[in-house]
Amino acid sequence: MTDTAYVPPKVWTHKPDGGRYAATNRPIAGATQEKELPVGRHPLQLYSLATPNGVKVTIMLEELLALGHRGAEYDAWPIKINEGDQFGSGFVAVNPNSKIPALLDRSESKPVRVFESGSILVYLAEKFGALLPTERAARAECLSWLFWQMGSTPYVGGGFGHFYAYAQEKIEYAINRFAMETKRQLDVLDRRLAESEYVAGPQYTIADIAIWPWYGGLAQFNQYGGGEFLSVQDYKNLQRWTTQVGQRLAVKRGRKVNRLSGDPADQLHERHDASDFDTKTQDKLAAKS
Ligand SMILES: N[C@@H](CCC(=O)N[C@@H](CS)C(=O)NCC(=O)O)C(=O)O
Repeated sequence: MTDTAYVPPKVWTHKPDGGRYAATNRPIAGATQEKELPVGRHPLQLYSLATPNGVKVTIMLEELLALGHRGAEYDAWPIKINEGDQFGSGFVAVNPNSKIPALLDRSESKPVRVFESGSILVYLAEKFGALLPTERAARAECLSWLFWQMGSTPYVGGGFGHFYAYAQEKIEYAINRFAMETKRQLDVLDRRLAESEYVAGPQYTIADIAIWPWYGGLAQFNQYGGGEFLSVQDYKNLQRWTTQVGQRLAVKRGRKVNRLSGDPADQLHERHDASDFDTKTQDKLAAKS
């Protein structure tokens, strides 16, 4: 311990830290501004962004459409979380937790709001009878892995990603603690994928859809710039599965929806029709103008 070690005061008070999310993070919930959400013509309205949590839902919707479920047609609207869109009154009405993704199903007699990406995956799987096994043991395995992802990933994003990539100060203790936990989780998956083609068994399910954007992101998309640091190439089974899932058309499409940065060919800011992938990605729009 040094003389400058932090001593917590008796009562915590909010002091913005100037870090990457200082402008949006705050210790209270609720709306800060009146702002309605846009509504398109499809039954499902998605308010999201192409972060790993957002991509889970767009992959799911594209998979459902690929399976022929026309009722899964959707309008996807970008929510700019670094500009505070998640604190608008319309968004808060769909998700009181002010985080993307949030879904409004307008095809039911009264619109149904669904928030939390895991909950959205289960809702859609049940609504369309797809990608979630119905046999009790297979369903339990699938939901176990889905909940594993929901419970484990905050240590990766809020822990490793935050302290390794976003925090202004590199704190060795915090980086070590969360790198160890992240590597433990990568090993959990690697061992599972040594014995099973997909995460929950021989079939591709919502467990794969939930896990791929996060752990596939670490394995092959250099999430948080931490690929080399975490030696992700060593997780051979995870690498095999990441490649296999990444080759699915629905996964390729889902990754592009509501993506607002990166390669212009991978950015489809709003999605209202399947043809948008061919005509409205940022590279295509730039070529037209
Ligand atoms: N457990 C939630 C987490 C959602 C979440 O953390 N969303 C982030 C983006 S990936 C967000 O909206 N952050 C904005 C904020 O914290 O203000 C889920 O899986 O849906």
